[in-house]
Amino acid sequence: MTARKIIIDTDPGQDDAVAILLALASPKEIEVLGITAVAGNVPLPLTQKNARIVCEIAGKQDVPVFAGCDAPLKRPLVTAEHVHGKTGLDGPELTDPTMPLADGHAVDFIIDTLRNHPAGTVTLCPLGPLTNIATAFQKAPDIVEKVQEIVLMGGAYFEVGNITPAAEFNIYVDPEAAEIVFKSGRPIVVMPLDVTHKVLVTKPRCDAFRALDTKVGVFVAEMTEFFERFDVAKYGSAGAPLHDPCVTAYLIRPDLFTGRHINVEIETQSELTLGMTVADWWGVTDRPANATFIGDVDADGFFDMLTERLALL
Ligand SMILES: [Ca+2]
Repeated sequence: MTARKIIIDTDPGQDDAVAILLALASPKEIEVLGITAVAGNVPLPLTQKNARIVCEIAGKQDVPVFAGCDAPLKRPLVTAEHVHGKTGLDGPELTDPTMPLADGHAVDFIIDTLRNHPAGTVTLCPLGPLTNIATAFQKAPDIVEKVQEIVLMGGAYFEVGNITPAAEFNIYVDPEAAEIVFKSGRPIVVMPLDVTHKVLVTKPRCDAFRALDTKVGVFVAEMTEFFERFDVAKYGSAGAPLHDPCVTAYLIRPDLFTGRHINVEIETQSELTLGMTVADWWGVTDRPANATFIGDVDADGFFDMLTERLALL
């Protein structure tokens, strides 16, 4: 099996950081062509910096990190410092990265990479608002059909919303971008809150990260300890949900996940339900399926694999 070529589009974010570390720890399955930062959890100057911090923690300074869009297509940016802290990576002590930002705009990197690879060989892994991906699709429509698959974290059906009662954060921040991606016609795998709320960093799982006794293990333990306080207070859950790592875990171990191939549409009009992922889980419409919407995960298998991989960095 050759490693799958991916671009990680991200707004780190503690859970983004873990998703990136998992990918970088898994070169047999995943080749990270580049990381593209987008505004989301925190503004772009922080997300692009955080992406570089994560590469350096992993000892992978050779992975290019590009800065992308600093605001959604049509709306002012909404951020989530109340969840992720002021830096986006609150928890561990952070030092400024020494690796430079790559030259050029993230959107152009996405376009050039897809144009320079054979069709069906590059997978996009969005972990934040879909602004960079949608902008690339609008600027260079020829690249859309070259995308192998889009595996993204976003949306919710049974869990409904986390930033509003109806919408999940990534989709809510840029619903117009999400609509472009969901209507792209490319194969899409969605990791909604329905599944990400099942991968919780409980105390024993966090202790297992720390027990690796490596820079990466301690970093992940400190991030998830900070990140959990919000969800524990809000949901009374047992620990931090690892939303974005579901994306990279799926690339390595798809057998851990189950879902349904269904129609998913994005609400872009209603003030009340803006950014809702209207997922036809029960098949009550005849709208064509456009996404595999994941609903369940083997959480113990997920954490065993994640901890094993993090130990390799
Ligand atoms: Ca994210």
